Amino acid sequence: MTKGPVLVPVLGDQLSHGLSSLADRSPADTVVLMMEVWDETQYVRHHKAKIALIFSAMRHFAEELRERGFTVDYITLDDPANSGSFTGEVSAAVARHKARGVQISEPGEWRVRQMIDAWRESLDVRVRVLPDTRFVCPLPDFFEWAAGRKQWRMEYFYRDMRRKTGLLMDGDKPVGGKWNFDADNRGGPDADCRPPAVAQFKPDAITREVLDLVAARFPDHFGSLEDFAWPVTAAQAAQAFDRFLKTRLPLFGRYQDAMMAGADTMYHAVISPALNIGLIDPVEMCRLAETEWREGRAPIEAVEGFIRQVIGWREYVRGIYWLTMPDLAQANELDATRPLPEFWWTGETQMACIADCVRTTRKTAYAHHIQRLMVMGNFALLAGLSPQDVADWFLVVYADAFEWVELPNVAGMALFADGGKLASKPYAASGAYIDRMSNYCGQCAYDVKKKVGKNACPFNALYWDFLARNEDKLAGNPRLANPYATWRRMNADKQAEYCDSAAAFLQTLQPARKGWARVEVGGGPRIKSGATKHA
Ligand code: DLZ
Ligand code: SF4
Repeated sequence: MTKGPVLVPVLGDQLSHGLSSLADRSPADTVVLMMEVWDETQYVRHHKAKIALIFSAMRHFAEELRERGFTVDYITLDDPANSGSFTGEVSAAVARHKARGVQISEPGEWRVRQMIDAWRESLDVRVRVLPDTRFVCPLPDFFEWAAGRKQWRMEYFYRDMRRKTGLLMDGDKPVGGKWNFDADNRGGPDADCRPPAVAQFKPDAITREVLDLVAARFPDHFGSLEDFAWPVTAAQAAQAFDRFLKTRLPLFGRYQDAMMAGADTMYHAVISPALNIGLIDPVEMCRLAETEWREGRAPIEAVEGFIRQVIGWREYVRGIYWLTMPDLAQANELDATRPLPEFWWTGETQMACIADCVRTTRKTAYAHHIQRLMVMGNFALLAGLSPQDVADWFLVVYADAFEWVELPNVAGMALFADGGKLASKPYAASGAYIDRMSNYCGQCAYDVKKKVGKNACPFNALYWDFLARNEDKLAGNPRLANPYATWRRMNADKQAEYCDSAAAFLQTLQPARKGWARVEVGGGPRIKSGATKHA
């Protein structure tokens, strides 16, 4: 038995000093391995700014670990000996350091979990995989919670998380006598809505070097690097979050579902990119938000709404991901097969709402929740876009997108591809909803009030066509009883007009050029990747 150090690989979304794999390690007996690897940049061809964020945050985190006394073996993308995969690099590092074992916190994605499990066979040292303790709900607890229920509804899970953390609790009762204040959170934009700017971080020398690397190595990936201003350290993430607490949290709830052209971040926290790579702790964030309410600086509906997203929804989708993978990646309950249109990548469409969402996404690798769900997701649902194409797009374009959080949101919440395990009904809406919640329609080439015909808002006919097309599967859903009753009251000519108008619009869609999302176009299922190649 060798007496070498323990090798601790730290992945690009594990940048937390309290990480379980580091917690019991003494620096003297540990080599931390961090790897910029080609395969991780290509399993989908991520937005340039997403790669830059991860590489820059990794390089800063490595520096911080060194300051704490750890030996960090950091493999840069341009290292001539870089094998291009986690498996190749871990195997080489075990030999290089004569490591006596490998210890790693469980990864965020199923495909990486397959890789790590294969190391148990391919490496001749012990591989220890530890739970990721950065989440409130350990996965075994989630599986137990889900096993006892017919339906997995977030609301009940969320209450358990409130009890567990004590957030917004008075003893065993929710503060204010209610668990959920969402009814107060549904306002559209209005004249008073002038969202303050989010914190921006000027690239330092490390980030500038990474930006040059990404520009040189990933020139044809989606997105721009010009406006890169993401927090790349824990200190910057804390500063960004503090700015949110002070300037946007009080109105976060009021405008949570509102959209305004050009107001790219509205009153959202815009903290998810930092949060999902580990630069800030979710419960700590929630405690700070709670303090804003307790000290009278933010209303309960804003604070409860924010906390529900973090300890409710975020934890819930993670549980669902691990419970339903790998099937979730192939789910397609509504048999949607239409390829993604090219304008999802270029933004070149007359639809003002979609054009604005794609514009902000290209520019910053971010769009806020309601743009993602009710513009892009809603369009995908109504137009019957392939869930796999849509999931790839979301995974590529958003800086905060890792499959554990992206896939349940896309396949479950937006597309109903899981048949309603996650959402009790499809989130389908016509143009009237977008008009109510945004100022997009006034600037659009289409007329939101027109139901059919050439310049009618495409969402209108698509909405009825979606219901008609999926009647067999959806008409029995009690939450869709009203729209189906309306549909059935229409005469056959009117129904045909809607369906013809939708068909005419769908015919105009230009399928996306191959290769935006993946190098291997038309290749096998999305879950196959480096795991099998390098095992
Ligand atoms: C997303 C990503 C990218 C683009 N590159 C790297 C990388 O080079 N090295 C790394 O450790 N992690 C990277 N990541 C994040 C990983 O893909 C992430 O750890 C997995 O998706 C598992 O959640
Ligand atoms: Fe979008 Fe229709 Fe409004 Fe145009 S009219 S912005 S397509 S909802």
